[in-house]
Amino acid sequence: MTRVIHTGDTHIGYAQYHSPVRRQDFLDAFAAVVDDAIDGDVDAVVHAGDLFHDRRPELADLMGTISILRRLDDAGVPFLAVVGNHESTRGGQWLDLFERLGLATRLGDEPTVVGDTAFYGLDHVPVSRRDDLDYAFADHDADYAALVAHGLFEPFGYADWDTEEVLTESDVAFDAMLLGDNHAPDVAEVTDTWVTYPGSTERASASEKEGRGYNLVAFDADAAGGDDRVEIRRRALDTRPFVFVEADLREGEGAARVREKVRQHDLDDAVVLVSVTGDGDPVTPAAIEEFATEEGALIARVTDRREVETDAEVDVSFADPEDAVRERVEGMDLSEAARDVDEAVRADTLSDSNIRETVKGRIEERIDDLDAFGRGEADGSDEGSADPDGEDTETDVDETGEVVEAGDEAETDQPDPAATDGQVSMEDYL
Ligand SMILES: [Mn+2]
Repeated sequence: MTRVIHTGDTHIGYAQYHSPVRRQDFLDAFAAVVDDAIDGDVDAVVHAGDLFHDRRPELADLMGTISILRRLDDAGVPFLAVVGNHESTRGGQWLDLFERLGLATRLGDEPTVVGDTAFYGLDHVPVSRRDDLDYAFADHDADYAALVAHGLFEPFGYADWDTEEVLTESDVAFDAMLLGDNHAPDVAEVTDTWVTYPGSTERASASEKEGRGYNLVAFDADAAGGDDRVEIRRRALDTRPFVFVEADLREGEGAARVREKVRQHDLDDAVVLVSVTGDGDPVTPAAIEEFATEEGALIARVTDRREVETDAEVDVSFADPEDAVRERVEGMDLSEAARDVDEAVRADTLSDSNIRETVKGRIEERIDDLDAFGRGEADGSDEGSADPDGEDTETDVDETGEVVEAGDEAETDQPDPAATDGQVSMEDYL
């Protein structure tokens, strides 16, 4: 039997709400998972991608991560991982550095056997390049096999990756797919294989309301009993408290009522997210945010949904706004690069990502392939892709600026990919 912790989407380095405290929280959550791994004496920690929030993590986050990985290594627990979409660079990956330091194993199409289980890896691959995948994995002679992958797999929300196709085309019969990317924890069975997301380890966006945690996975036919060969249990993590306040105002009610609703919660060191709906008087979000922080909140954000609702009335005619957007985008005859950008901008709502970096990364990946820019950069800078999360308004400017800039770069005779590749900063640290 092999017992592992399955985690992912730790997003180390994410200064959510521009808060250094939140930045530390993401690192602390990873440390907590590793502590549990050591205390629980598991056989390995399996990380399904997005260890870092950014392709170029800062030195403090790198050093913090290395010391956590070293603790795990000192305890004799291997760290097995794949690369996610947030941290993907064109050349070397941070994971390769950790591997060279003897602190991690980058999973791939050759088996990495721990106990009696063979682990394989599938890094994140953009939708436009998935047709080239043949899901060829080398043979193994272990009792069990698991595929660790990063992407949005069926049958879960926002899925764009056909899980059944992966499983049927693969040469290896997997007992489980241990996934990352979707920040909502879930588990399902697809063609006799368990498919599961552990969820993010800290709330990376306001939509991640439920408690955070990780999976404890046991490959053991006896323990699982019956037909099952794998047992998946969820373990909770003690993370930064988030307080969600719904203030549904009636006519005549205003800021005083919102403050009253806020005060009903334990605000101590919490991220407080207030949503104002209903009728009533206008409120000033900044004043309520200040009130909440004076009452002990770490961070407070107030969203007045009443304005949004008026604007969004036109959306009622769409059964699914995402479908409508997808349909429209498909009819636009965009270049491959533009589709990559569109995909990045829209798919990242799950994690409230740093869209600027992701878009830049996707363009950098294609910079040697001028055909990918076939339809010109005007399509690529399509401003129609709104950020449905509504949180990172600053990225609107950035993503357009970034695309145009990268498109220009692609047309120069001698693009210097090294100058913009994360590998350079990695070597700086070596
Ligand atoms: Mn993620």
